[in-house]
Amino acid sequence: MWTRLQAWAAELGFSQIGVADVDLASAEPGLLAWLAAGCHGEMAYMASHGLKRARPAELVPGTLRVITARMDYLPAAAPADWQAIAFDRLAQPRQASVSLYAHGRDYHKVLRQRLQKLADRLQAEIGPRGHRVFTDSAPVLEVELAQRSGIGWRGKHTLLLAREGGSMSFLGELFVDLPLPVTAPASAHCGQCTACLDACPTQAIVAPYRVDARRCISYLTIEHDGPIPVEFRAAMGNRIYGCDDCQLVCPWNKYAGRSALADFDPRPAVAAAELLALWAWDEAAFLRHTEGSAIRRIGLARWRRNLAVALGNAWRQTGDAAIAAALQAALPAADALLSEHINWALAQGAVPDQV
Ligand code: B12
Ligand code: SF4
Ligand code: SF4
Repeated sequence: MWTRLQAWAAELGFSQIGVADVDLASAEPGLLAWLAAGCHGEMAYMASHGLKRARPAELVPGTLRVITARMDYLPAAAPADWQAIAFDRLAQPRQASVSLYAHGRDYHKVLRQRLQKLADRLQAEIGPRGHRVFTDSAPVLEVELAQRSGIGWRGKHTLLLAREGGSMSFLGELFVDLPLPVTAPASAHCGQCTACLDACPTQAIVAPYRVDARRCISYLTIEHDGPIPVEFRAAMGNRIYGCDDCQLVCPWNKYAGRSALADFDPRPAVAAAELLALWAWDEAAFLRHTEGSAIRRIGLARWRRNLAVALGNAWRQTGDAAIAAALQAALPAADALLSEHINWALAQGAVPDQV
């Protein structure tokens, strides 16, 4: 049956599946230490479920195994030098850099539907059994389960990566009440490499396998509400939604897999835009261009806050008066949060470029 399940998963666009046991007791101290240090910042949902996150059978009673799944998201047409292209974009201050995972359709929708199809096929084969599907949607230690089931190992940046597929993949799970044989963990291949720790613009990977979210640009631009701490603004550069740096430098991403699905094909309006074009969007344009995209979740206020920071960095680096004029023009209608970021951005014209 396992071979058939693998074939169905491949048909549905998954790159690899595995089976993990539900005993994650040895991961509990790490989770607790991370929470105790406050590394979750304002992500209250990380703290509120406590150890349930490490106990799948408490989350869904009756769960005996977790079928783990990895889905690559680089588009099929991504060229071999995709990392160089992303770095090139980061080096152009007027361009907007949106994390690659958000260039296409919202992965929550894509993975959820396909995991459910996998569950339906399994049920058709073996009869109705208890199951639940999750992808970044519940208190689940997804990377931990994935690495235990052998669909990759945990990199020092904390993400799952695979020898044949790199780390540019999403994770999802199917909780089942079947005593399936577990699949063996994969060996780790980070060795002495520290490229991700060294490349992080904000030193958010405070130690191997340990990310302080409060310093991470992904957290600051997506999860964090309110003002972006001033100490991180210059380091954000032109990153307006998420950050890929720790993965861009990873040597294993030479082998990053490509998606079998068109869902993750880039939408040019966000994947290849200039900051000023995005700054000109009103709410209707934001909603139109982010329909079905994960970006919509952050809302217009955070989107414009992030853009203001990136424009401040571009103003400092280019001295382009059109940037200052666009910032200035938005001030009268801006609320307190946005005004503070615009004023910071405008003040960057007087700051020598240190980036
Ligand atoms: C919260 C969260 C974040 C936070 C915190 C990240 C983090 N490393 O915890 C923020 C907002 C920063 C974030 C950013 C990103 N995320 Co995120 N995130 C999550 C989420 C919802 C939970 C992760 C979690 O459980 N963190 C809790 C900590 C404790 O877990 P951990 O870091 O894995 O730590 C383990 C060990 O390293 C160790 N440990 C950690 N700290 C310490 C401290 C001590 C003292 C000790 C002893 C041990 C220890 O113990 C832990 C348990 O084993 C998951 C989805 C999910 N439900 O799992 C997605 C998820 C991890 N994210 C994902 C992605 C894609 C990203 C980004 C790449 C997005 C982007 N491009 O901007 C970045 C990458 C940043 C990075 N290097 O981690 C994917 C990763 C896919 C993959 N291939 O691994 C996931 C799995 C979502 C998904 N379903 O696809 N994310
Ligand atoms: S996503 Fe960016 S800021 Fe966050 S840990 Fe990776 S390199 Fe650092
Ligand atoms: S950059 Fe190096 S240390 Fe970081 S995950 Fe990749 S191989 Fe591991």
